[in-house]
Amino acid sequence: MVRTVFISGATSGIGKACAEKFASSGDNIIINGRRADRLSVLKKSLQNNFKIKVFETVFDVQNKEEVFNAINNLPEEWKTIDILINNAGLALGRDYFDEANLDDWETMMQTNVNGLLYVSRAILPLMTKRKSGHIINLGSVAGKEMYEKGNIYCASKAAVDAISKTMRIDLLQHSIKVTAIHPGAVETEFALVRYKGDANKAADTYKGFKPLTGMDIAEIIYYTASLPPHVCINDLVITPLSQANAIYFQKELP
Ligand code: NDP
Ligand code: 8X3
Repeated sequence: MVRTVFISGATSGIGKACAEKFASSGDNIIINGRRADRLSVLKKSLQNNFKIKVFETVFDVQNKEEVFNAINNLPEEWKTIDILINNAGLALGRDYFDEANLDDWETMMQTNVNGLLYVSRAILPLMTKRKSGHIINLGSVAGKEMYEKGNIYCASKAAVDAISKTMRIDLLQHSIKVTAIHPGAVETEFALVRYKGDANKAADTYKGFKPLTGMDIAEIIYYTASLPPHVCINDLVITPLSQANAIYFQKELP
């Protein structure tokens, strides 16, 4: 069966890898992000490589009006969304609670929490009316254990954890699956964004151990989305072998 998969934040990292993984398996994909140029390049490459259909929709998940406009105005043929991957998200800064930048906090909460809520509420009517669908939320080990200077990024991902649990309860009556995926260190643009373009600090994040790749996570997400209708994976924590949880690593440093 060919499915329609909506992926927020598909211009990079885990979201882009999910687009490639689901497309390579024959699914049609709706890709979202703020960087229109990257979405266009990705759309062309997915169409050429996998002969599937791709729809690109540029919007900022933080903007409620943009989210609802974009989703309400999807062409009819794209409204049968089977799988929603709430992936768009970011960390900004790594500072003590009393020193952190308030704008960074607001952007993280607005993107990781409110953005996920807006996209979910905009897409849900398309699922509830069909009594079918699967929502996959990107949490993090940072939402499972809190770490020093992780404050509001940790809080936003703990919120994703809680939201996923409540979604699963309230959507039981509509037969909609909810899966939360909580990765540890994945080498993407995540650290570059967190350290605001400082490539040295970003590189240090992954020094001394082998991190996960976006495709490692995409393959696991694909697995969770490809089980029989009566089977739902609720919650998965995935770390590199060298990482026990959000705090403990086995690093080999010079
Ligand atoms: P990347 O920075 O590589 O990708 C983030 C994606 O999110 C980009 O496509 C970006 O697109 C999109 N995005 C960010 N803000 C917005 C916005 N306001 N509106 C729409 N899209 C947005 O990071 P990852 O792939 O690593 O991160 C993906 C998810 O995985 C995030 O939720 C992150 O918190 C989570 N995660 C990451 C881990 C890691 O170690 N890398 C570990 C655990 C969880 P654009 O800039 O074009 O809008
Ligand atoms: C990203 C993982 O440990 O950098 O969510 O917070 S971590």
